[in-house]
Amino acid sequence: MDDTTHETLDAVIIGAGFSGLYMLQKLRSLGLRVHVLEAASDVGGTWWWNRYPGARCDIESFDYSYSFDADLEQTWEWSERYATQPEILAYVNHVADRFDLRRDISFDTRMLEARWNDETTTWNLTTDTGRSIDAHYCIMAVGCLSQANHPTFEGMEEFSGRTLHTGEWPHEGVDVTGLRVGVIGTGSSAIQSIPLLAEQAEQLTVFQRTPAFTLPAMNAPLDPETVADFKARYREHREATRHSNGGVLTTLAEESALAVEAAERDRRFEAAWKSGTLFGLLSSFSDLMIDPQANELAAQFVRDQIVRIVDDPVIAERLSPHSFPIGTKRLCLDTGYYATYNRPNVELVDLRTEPIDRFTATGMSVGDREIPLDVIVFATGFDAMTGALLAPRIIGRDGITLKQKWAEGPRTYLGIATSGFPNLFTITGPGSPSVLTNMLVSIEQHVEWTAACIEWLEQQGAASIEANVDAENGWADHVTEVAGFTLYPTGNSWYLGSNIEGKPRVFMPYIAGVEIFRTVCDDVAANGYRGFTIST
Ligand code: NA7
Repeated sequence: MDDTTHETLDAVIIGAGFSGLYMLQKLRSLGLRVHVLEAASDVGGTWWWNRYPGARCDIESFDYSYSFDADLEQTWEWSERYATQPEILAYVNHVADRFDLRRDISFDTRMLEARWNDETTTWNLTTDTGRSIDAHYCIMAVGCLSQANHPTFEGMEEFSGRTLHTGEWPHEGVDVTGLRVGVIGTGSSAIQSIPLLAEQAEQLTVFQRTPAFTLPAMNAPLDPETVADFKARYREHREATRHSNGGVLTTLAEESALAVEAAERDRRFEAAWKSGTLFGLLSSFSDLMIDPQANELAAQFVRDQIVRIVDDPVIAERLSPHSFPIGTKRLCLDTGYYATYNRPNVELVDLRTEPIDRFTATGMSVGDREIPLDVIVFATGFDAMTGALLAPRIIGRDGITLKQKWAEGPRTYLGIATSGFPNLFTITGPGSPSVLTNMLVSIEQHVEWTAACIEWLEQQGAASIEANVDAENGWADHVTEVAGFTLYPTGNSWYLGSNIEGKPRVFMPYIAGVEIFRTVCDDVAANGYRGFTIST
């Protein structure tokens, strides 16, 4: 599209990550005029931005890939159990080429505003490149973890070294050989990058506010027999994951952790630890995410592993989480994280006893000492789930913005629609399972449901679809209620928005899992899109 023209389309998709690309492919196949706006310079979404050393997926490669095309999954070759960021990005590029998607994508184009017009039943979108586009449908495919969290510290502008954010890592890479590096944060991005940064840097100082629980990934190259065997049963496997709880095949054990002998409990925890999976440990008993006492047994098991791996008992204790139930903040998978603290060039600063006072020209002042640094890495995460939806100005009916509507926290119907914002779809939005599951399975479910809905609306000649307030309130209450049956709301996690100052505390993902959610969504569709108002 030409930057100076005003274009009219059937649908605009915001974002060219996994969800936006599949949405494009689906809507194109319906014969709609559709275009994607993408702020980055190429496809990939989160995998385009997050290029820090060690960035890799913690869902297994076979599962963290599209299932919609049987040939695609047969022809693509994954090289490792857990794919690295470059390999996932290569896969996304392969998909974009294979389906010739780029011709309908504008890169380096950020949507600034979307305004609903009730008379024309279209969204008018404007971009930072001066474009104006009218589209009947607007699909937000902006990802759940794409709005970087940039905390501020006193004296930041005085620091003469380099500052980096893991989620906005320079494309040319960063060589920290011989440098003194500080990392703020110990979430997943930090846990993946710290072992590699430690190998290169002269000195690495980790600034930890809350220690995280992490399990060994047991990553390894995939051998040809494993690949051949998997590919032979790929279709059945996909079908099973589509109807699973977490979008991967894990069975929740039936027994309570409190109902078995200690030896049996340890045996199961040990097996889960060695399995190198994200969901294994928490599924090894029925009640780990429900009963605080049961949860504490799993937490203590991981703390025992930390003591076993880390030489210095003081550092081991500093690395051991005590302030939240295991699993209530996102579990991490790592390669050599705890052992990195045995290196002589790595220091762990506990910000709870030595808080960051300020940045200085040459480093950071913490507690009553100054730590000299050449590079400071912010591994401080994201304004999760709502950040990227609220970054542009989205103005619905009656001039109400999405930010105003969600001032007390996001309210959606099925995570995909919100009242007052007709014909706006939010792929894996708050109120859907998304980040608690294998994202690829949840993305495909939401995209397929949305595409089927749009196809139906087109067949009806409908002008708009909008979530009803009652249905939305019912759904939001249900999302909160089911989360309340678990321990999840008791951890100060980004699931709750606790990592962002002033963000309303609402448990955002839907905890009941992929299969239950799919059944609910399909039932809504089968009943004439129950809970939505369709206008003709
Ligand atoms: P996370 O998991 O949100 O981790 C961010 C880390 O940064 C976490 O340890 C935070 O501590 C820390 N943090 C954030 N702000 C500050 C300030 N102001 N001072 C000190 N420390 C701070 O983000 P990631 O990028 O690691 O991972 C995001 C997801 O990506 C991950 O879960 C996977 O799904 C993939 P806190 O715990 O808030 O005390």
